[in-house]
Amino acid sequence: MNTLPNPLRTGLSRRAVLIAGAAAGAVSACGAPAGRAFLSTDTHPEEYPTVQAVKEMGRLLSERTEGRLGVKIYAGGQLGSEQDTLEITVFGGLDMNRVNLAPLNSIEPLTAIPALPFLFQSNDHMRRALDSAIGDEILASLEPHGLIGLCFYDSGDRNFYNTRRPILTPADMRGLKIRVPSSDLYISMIRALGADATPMSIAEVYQALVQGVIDGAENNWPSYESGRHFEAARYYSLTQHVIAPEVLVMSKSRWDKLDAEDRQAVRQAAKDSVPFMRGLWDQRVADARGRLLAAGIAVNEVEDKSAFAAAMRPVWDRYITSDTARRLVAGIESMGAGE
Ligand code: GTR
Repeated sequence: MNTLPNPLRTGLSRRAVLIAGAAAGAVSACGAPAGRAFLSTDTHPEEYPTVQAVKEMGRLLSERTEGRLGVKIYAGGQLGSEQDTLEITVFGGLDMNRVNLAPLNSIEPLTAIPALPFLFQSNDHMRRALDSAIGDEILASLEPHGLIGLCFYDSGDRNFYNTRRPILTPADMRGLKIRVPSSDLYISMIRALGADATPMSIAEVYQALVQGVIDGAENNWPSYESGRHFEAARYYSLTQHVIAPEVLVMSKSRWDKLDAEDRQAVRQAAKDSVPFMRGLWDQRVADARGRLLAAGIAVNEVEDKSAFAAAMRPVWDRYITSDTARRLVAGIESMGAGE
């Protein structure tokens, strides 16, 4: 099993060290009592539901500890890509981080489970499965890698978008250059459809589309809108191939310094921010969809999703290799029955 590199041993990127130092300095500049405001980061802008959810988590924490603990968020990807900031979080330069599961896929195999293509039958299925002990087990799998999994947030369904043509069947994907997050699982999914996978950070996608470095990408409605990717790639095809969640993590090195009561307060505040986030998320998806349709994007339904599911299915065997993973996948599948 891979673990994130120990930056002190392997030499963390200079950029990461500078970022972590700057972030720590910024807190004292805000006048927060040293060590009490947990520093967190998010690739999305301030108003995005994930950022608002972590703010809500911080508000609850502060209210419940009479201002002793709180959260300060660096939004908008200002501290770097999810992969870079995760590295910083592991060594303790950041206390918390809200990321997608994708950059964790190549670090902890169990995180690949919720990102398996066509595993969840709906967003509701995803919510029920991850609210159960299965979700807790996947969150706990991060601890040996220096991260404490606090909660999952929604990320809706991911769909393909590109500059060239509507995607109706897997054959339409052939030869397209598709951006993926930094995850071997996502690379395999794209290759299974006969397309070329190009891993890059989400911050680079807009330019890459405009310059023709890539033909397309895949993401949910809010990210497709928020990154303005729709301006360059107007074909949005509802494949719904992945319904993987976001995750909120805390640095284990920070966590280890908290007493039992504060750990419980952090866990509870994170958990209690989940229903708040779900409300924001549902609204945001509907709003983004409405605005994008009004902006004239070319959206198409995909009638035969089973053709995509069949083409991508070999990826399951490649990433689900342990008995634990097989047990969790079977548990998730059994919760989707009857929908
Ligand atoms: C979004 C997710 C981000 C990021 C992005 C990506 O849906 O909210 O955290 O992972 O996708 O594709 O890089």
